[in-house]
Amino acid sequence: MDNLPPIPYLAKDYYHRSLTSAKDLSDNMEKPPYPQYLNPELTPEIARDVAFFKKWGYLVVDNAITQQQVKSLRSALNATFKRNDKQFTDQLLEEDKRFAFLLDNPPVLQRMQAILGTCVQLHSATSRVTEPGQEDQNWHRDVPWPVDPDGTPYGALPGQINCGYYLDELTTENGAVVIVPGSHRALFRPPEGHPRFPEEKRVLAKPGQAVIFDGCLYHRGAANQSKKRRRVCLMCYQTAWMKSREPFNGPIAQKILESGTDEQKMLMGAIEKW
Ligand SMILES: O=C(O)CCC(=O)C(=O)O
Ligand SMILES: [Fe+2]
Repeated sequence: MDNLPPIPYLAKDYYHRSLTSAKDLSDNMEKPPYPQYLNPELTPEIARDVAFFKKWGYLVVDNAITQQQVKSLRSALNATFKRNDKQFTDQLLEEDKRFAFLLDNPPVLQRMQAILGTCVQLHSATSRVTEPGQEDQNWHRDVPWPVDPDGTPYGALPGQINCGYYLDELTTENGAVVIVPGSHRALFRPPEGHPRFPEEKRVLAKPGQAVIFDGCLYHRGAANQSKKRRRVCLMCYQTAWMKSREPFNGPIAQKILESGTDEQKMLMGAIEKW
């Protein structure tokens, strides 16, 4: 027993792409570079948001980004769309530096950590540009895993939460994001197509707000019957032990993995395997 190394050295072995060097660990024994608590302390406001989210599977966050940031994201996304000419762009952070702040944008990350715990990783960063004339999306879940409201005896639920930053005010013309509140815990999958649910809700998000929703929630974007594009950046998070959709191997991701904060490194998948 006496030969066991001190805990921080053991901890280093868990980090394939080490979050910090062994020397840093020994210099800084009290503060390893990963979270020490799973559940952060919540303000009364965030505790209310968590309770709402648990019940309904979504949350609209006001003032999630400033109008200045909305403008900057719009021009970054316009440039990205012009370059790629695709409805979907993935690995969005690689496209333009102006997207970078979304990774750990405090009003959203605080809530992700309040809901999922502090060990949070990015699942994907994407954008979707819906052209005028695009038809209704079908009901879907973003998560392929089966759902059981009771989880497992060990308490596991697929912990994948998406966050839409809609850069154009959503209207009935350009297409609400339509959700079925509470459906994130339904045992069964959504129907084919886009039939109406009596309890569906059409969220008309405004630029500056963030629409956070459980990846298991039944949702879809409505048709764009306006004359303008409908632009959204989607930052999707998950518990750090789930598999991410994206590889985080581009130059921007690598830079964050080398010189970001410990939290940013974890968000970009620094804990590759155990
Ligand atoms: O366009 C929207 O509002 C939702 C997009 C969406 O659900 C998706 O891309 O998976
Ligand atoms: Fe979706």
